[in-house]
Amino acid sequence: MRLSRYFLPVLKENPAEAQIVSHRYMLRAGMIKQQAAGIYSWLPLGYKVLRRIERIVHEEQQRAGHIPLLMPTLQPADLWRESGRYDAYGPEMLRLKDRHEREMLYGPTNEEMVTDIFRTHVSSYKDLPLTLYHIQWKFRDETRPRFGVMRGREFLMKDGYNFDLTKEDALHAYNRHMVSYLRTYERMGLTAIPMRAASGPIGGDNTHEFLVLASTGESEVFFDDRVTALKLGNREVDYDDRAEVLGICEEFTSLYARTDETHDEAVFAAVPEAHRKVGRGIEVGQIFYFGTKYSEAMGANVVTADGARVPVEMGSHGIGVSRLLGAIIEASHDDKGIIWPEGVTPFHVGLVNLKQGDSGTDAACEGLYKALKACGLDPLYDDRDERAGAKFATMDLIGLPWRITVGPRGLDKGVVELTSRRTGESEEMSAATAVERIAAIYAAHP
Ligand code: 5CA
Repeated sequence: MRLSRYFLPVLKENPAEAQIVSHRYMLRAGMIKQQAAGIYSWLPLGYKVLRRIERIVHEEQQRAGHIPLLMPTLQPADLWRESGRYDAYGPEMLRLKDRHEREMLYGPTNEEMVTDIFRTHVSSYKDLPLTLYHIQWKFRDETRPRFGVMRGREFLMKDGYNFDLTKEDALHAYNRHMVSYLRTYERMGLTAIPMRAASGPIGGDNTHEFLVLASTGESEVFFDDRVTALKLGNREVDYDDRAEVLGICEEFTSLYARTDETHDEAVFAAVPEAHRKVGRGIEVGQIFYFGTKYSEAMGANVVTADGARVPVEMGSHGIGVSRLLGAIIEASHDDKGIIWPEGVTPFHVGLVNLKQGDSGTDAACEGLYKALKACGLDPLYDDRDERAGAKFATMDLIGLPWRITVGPRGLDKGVVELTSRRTGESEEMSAATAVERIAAIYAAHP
């Protein structure tokens, strides 16, 4: 993309309404525009990151054997009457009527609807196990929407639902989700710690939240800091191997890590003092096992091998897809702007022409732009007639992890400059080497 033809409405001033750094940078970098409290348009740069995050979520869900589908945002109230949640949900639920006076709602989550799909089409144990998921907009009329996309009213969520014959099978599905989530967040450059949590309106008594440590997080967290060093890395995981999946869950949950809702001072006191930490975290996901709560209420049964009819065992598993943009920025920025991890960056590399209109730098930039694209990379070429300082400031603000700078002095020596946004370090090299280096970096971040 050539910046001269892109739509990147950056702001020079700090917007007064933004209280935390991620909200400030998302507005300043022209990623989002607020349309009403907690409701945002996703401008091209923000939309690009959102799509990259979605892609990682899809890939990791499908790697774990989960099947994508798409359910609507609007739901009939009657489904929610069946589970008893239509009344229980309270003012957070946005309720509306269609022209026939039929009661509808904008889905805050989809347990009822997915259970309805299941009961319509599945009746035998032979069709189990089954996990369906979608990535869809949700609406929750939060009392205090704030911090930009972090606590929105309309927000994008991945929500997945497992259907299993036995509790043991459903707990394996729960564990499978935990491991797939660990990999998902790591690919986004995040350390998200699974913490024992409380289930709230979803129900059930087995639940973990995934928290990214950040001083601006809304949850108070208590943890053994050795948990932050755990990494899944590139381990090959066989998601059907129950012992292996359980082993990983145990590895990541045996150290103390809880939110304030489940915190237990007595247990916490047993953590060696040097490792005992209290902090704040951003909740980027939550997984639940709730057994037959919805299947019993809504008549979602299967026939077993010996002919009995039993309600199906279920759980639900969410990732805050739009919230993740805020969480990633909170975890990765400096005073000049965002620093995107390679896994989610909107463009792979920024290309800065220090002397636009100079035939030498223009030709070198055009050549680099073509060569990067030929490698399957997505560069952002700042071809505007602007001062070098302004170009650097824009690149630093929007946070592309790598920048190639092309100037007449370097070209005289046959070099361009490759700069890391994270370390600020620059290296001179030939244009061809710079392309190779960028291609090699992203080969590790498909
Ligand atoms: N049905 C279950 C799992 S699919 C569920 O709704 N879980 S949840 O309530 O925990 O939401 C899942 C994730 O969505 C949360 O972990 C959080 O990351 C994100 N989320 C929840 N509320 C908001 C909100 N108001 N704004 C942005 N993200 C939110």
